Amino acid sequence: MSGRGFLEDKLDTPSTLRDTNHFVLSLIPYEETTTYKKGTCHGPEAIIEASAHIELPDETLRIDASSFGIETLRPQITDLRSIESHASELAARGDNTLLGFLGGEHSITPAIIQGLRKKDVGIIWVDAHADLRRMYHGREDNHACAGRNSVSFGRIVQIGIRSLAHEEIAYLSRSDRVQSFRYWAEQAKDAIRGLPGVVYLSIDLDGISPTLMRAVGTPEPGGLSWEEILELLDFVFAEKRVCAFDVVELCPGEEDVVSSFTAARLVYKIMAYHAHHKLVGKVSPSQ
Ligand SMILES: [Mn+2]
Repeated sequence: MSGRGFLEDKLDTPSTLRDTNHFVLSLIPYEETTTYKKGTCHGPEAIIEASAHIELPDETLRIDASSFGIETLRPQITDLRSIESHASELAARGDNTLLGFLGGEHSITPAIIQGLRKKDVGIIWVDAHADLRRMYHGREDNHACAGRNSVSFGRIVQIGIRSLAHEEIAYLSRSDRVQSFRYWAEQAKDAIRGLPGVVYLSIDLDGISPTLMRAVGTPEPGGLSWEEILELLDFVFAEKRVCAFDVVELCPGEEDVVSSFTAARLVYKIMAYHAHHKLVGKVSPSQ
């Protein structure tokens, strides 16, 4: 299926495609194992639709990340294996390209990281839930197991975690692979500094406060404010090279455009911080 790309208004915004695109966004509407509220399969297109209403320049960084080119992809996704092979095809794009994946449910994350085949990668995980169960509702690939299924690919620093099962508390107390924080604070920054230089960034939107982000499958009180998530992004992109990111678990509803718009804004903020820290002055904006 073809359609509008990210930031493309069907009426008057010109295409964000350039000869060279430093941002690639893949829409991954995968939903197999959600247990509470259904609808994450509609998340990617809701983000694209909302993105048409975002201003191109960043209001604080005063740069236009779209000038570095954004390519929006709608790959044929049938199962986790097809997501893994799609990610592995994109891995060939090279280090100057930031890959983004819009979910869909959180179980896409380990499939993507596996497909990228990074040797020494750290994982930054924004979420309300640790997702460290070995199995949930009879499935090891449940979205509640996404963190556990990512541990073999790299050490994980989690932020925003405020809901834990007995099994997850026990796992965290014995694991030296996962550090879990409730708040965005100095300890979390230190933990991120301790990760390898290349990181994968996974943002489950329920990590953000439900006062702002209500349209998620498994909401949880508490969570990061908008200013905190921006500070986190600024910190991560300044300290590390982010090879790829995902934004998952948007469960859009007709009655709640704030969540979809906030998710779209977050995706573009990620691009803006990457452009600010890694592209401006180093590569020329593409034609
Ligand atoms: Mn999650």
